[in-house]
Amino acid sequence: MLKLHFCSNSRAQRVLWLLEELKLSYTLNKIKFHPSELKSDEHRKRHPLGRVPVLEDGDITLFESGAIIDYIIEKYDNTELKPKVASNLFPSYLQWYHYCEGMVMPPMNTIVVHTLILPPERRDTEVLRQAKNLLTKSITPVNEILSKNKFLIGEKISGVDFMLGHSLYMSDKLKCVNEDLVNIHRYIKLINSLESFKIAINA
Ligand SMILES: N[C@@H](CCC(=O)N[C@@H](CS)C(=O)NCC(=O)O)C(=O)O
Repeated sequence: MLKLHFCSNSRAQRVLWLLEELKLSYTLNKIKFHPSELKSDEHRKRHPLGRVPVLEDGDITLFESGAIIDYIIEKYDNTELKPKVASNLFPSYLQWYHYCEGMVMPPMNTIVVHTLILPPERRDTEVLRQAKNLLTKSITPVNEILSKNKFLIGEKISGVDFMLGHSLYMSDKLKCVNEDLVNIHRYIKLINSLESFKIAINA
């Protein structure tokens, strides 16, 4: 049985979205986004830094959302959420899959630190301004690919959507998707209409 250690409004929503999309059975351990629970001895045994998501699958425990999504797809998906190596979509799949944590999430992390995590007297408005600009810049190339594709790498949903698609949704919540990024706005509307996504973001 799969067990997902989860916090609301976090990257763990990516994994829940995928579990729901694949209609897998799982249990959810909802953790409060607070050091008292995330940094508890119990949770640090699952993740050395006390973070989410963490997936348990029998006696396997796995952290890092990208690794978890890949693991679930490789092990439990038979709908081709990841293109085969021979497919011409494979290179763009890898590129945009890794673009999420590599390029989009670093400025988003800075924004979260300087709006929510640090006490107000330690927040830096200049660092925040730069991070917001960088986040908008880093998602702008995604607007371009969405002018050709319904989902991120083609006409059907793929592993990239659970990663990068979720980070576009979060970017919008942080008001970093400018009005002119019309394809991203169209895409966010599309994923918001999916039942699997609605369950993940409302959990
Ligand atoms: N690269 C990791 C990042 C994990 C991470 O930082 N998760 C955040 C929630 S989105 C967290 O647990 N933060 C708690 C903390 O920083 O104490 C992943 O993709 O899973």
